[in-house]
Amino acid sequence: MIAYLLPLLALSSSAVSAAGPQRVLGHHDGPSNFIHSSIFGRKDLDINSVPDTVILTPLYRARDSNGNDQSESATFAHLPFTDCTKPENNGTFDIGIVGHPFDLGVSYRPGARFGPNGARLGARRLAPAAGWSMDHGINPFREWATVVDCGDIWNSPFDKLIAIHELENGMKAMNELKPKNESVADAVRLITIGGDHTITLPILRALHSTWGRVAVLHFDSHLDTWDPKQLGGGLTKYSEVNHGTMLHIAHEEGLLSNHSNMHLGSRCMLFDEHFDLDNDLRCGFSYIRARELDRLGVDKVVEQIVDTVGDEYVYLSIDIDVLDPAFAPATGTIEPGGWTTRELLQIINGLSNAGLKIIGSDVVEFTPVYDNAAETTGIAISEIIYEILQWMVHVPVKTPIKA
Ligand SMILES: [Mn+2]
Repeated sequence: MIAYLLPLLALSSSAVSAAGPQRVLGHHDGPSNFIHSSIFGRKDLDINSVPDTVILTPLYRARDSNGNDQSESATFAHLPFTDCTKPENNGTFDIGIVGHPFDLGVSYRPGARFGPNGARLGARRLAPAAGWSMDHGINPFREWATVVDCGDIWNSPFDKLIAIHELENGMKAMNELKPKNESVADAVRLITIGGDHTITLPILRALHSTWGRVAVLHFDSHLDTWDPKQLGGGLTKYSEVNHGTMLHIAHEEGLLSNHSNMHLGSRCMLFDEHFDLDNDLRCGFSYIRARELDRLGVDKVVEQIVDTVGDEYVYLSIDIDVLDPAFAPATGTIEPGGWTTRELLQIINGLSNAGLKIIGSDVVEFTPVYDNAAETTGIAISEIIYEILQWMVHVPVKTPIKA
């Protein structure tokens, strides 16, 4: 380590003595110290000029004993892979499933960056050729919509803020493509597999120009509207953006409906008696707590959501920790006392039957390393995504008429 640093020290001292305060890689002027005068010095980063989007293809990479490439496609439910950011794929699909391998925003267990491929493994029991549902009487892969796996949007594993911009750019590129079946729905829709919950922020940013303000239906044991000064301490801009503050930030940026957002399945601890809930209300949310389901029943829960949302556009964000740990152990921030997989599926089904206008969705916080040998969580995630797909196929949506 010392041998590695010595040349840097030598370089920095000679540069300072020869040319006064040195400028390396666009440094800020200001007090010089070792970090500022080394190659580790801070760049004046223009966050809007992040690298072009790179798509990772969903491949199972393997070689046989002779070293020959035996890689095969490992897409969600054996769907065809399409790079949904490429203009040449304009008009080739209607609904895309896209992965965000990102987990720089977590507060507890890390590892959700492996969620997209974990969910694909959980979905290998699904296939378009046998996709009929006994509950819906429909094969959502074979209806009017062409469904594809868009692969994953590569993002920096080293810098959360750059990564968020990379995710937003990738989602924008996908969102700009025209759908294949434009007579039914005039915009593509995307189901994102997380990734930690921070990713909902770049997604909402990317979708805003198409849909305007949207009502977020947020299935989660936590609120995720925390004031960044409360969660993360407001120490730096970097710490303020995380998987518990993104809905607060989305509200501040004017991305959310004013009053129609809801938390479903809430049961988290709060920092104090009033502040978090007052702040949550200010962000435009109401909520149905996890324990209320026993008193209300599924139908009343659905009714309450439909009454709240009305005919606003809906963005569905499902944190898998909304389920009880018995049904979804593989997540980062566990809260016992949650809903069952069947209850969640049935509520989603009810919202679909009510015709709520779903414009996009994510399923987040799946951390495969904590899953069990039966892949309980990964398989639950695949079933939830299948149910969301049923909803999108059942309710085609038209974009708002631009004034
Ligand atoms: Mn969450």
